[in-house]
Amino acid sequence: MFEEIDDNLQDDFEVSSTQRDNDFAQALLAGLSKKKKSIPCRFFYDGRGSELFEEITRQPEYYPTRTETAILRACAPEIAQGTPSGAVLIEFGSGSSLKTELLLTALDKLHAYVPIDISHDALAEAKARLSKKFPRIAVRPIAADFSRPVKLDPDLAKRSLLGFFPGSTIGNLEPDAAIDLLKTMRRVLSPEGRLIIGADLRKDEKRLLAAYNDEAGVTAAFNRNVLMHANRALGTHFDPDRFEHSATYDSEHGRIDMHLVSARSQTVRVLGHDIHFKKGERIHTEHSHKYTIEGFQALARKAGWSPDKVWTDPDRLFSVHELRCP
Ligand code: AVJ
Repeated sequence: MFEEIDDNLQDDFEVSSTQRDNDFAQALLAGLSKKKKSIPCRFFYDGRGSELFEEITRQPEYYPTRTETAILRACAPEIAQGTPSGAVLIEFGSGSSLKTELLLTALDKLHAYVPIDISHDALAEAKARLSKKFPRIAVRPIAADFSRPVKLDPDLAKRSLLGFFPGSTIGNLEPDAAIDLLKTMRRVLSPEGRLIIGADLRKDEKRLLAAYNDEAGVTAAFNRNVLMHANRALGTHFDPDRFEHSATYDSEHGRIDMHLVSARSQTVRVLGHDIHFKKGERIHTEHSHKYTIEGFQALARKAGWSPDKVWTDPDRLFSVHELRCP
């Protein structure tokens, strides 16, 4: 299920990447064999995908990351005030752990930071960087799929636990799956943990569409990269130039939907299977749900959390919520 990364556990790195590729192979074949083809968005994040996402966050149109960072900078002292000495910060899907530095700076009596992520490279990079920057905090990475329950080492589990899930990554999930994930996080953080979570807010469609169709085409490259990831990791034969990037707004569900659209009729060999794509046929690659504050609090309650504080930016583009175990 998971293992704690320690410098001399190099061997496990290998084993687990093969597991990861098997998971990718099964999900890819299953998704492309369906009537409505799809590829799960977690496979965006190979090394190149993580780089492209960082580049997206620097695009003028993509407001979520810089807006959330500004909110966190403003509310970190208040979060620190409510955090007892010797607590543990647990981050789900930590990626580059860049935003986390704001919390680690404010949480000056923290005992340990536990980043959980599927990307070994990202975890190793974060551990090296943060151990140097915050020598008083023990960095204890866990390589795992954060949507599955993780069991903390007893010496950590007995402490006060603060969860962190920024970026509105919760928005990738349909409401039922989002409730399940919030329940899993509550189990990990129980009995008296808190969760600091970012949720992108509903806004005018033009602004949303611009954020997922940036002028520079970085989101398009990020979307297509999942095909190159499959070619690199699984030896498939996708030609990414034969697929168009599409990001549209679904007002009924309040979400951005991303697809790869086949630019022509084509057949691609995928793990020994010929997968045929008609011209214009779409592969769904990502949902990005947008919330109202009340709507997000209702979702959290359905997962058994008690919504507490909410922080937003002056333009109410983004929100950061503090959820408490009841
Ligand atoms: C990292 C999932 C929050 O949905 O906005 C960015 C990923 N997709 N541009 C998002 C993403 C397209 C991002 N999350």
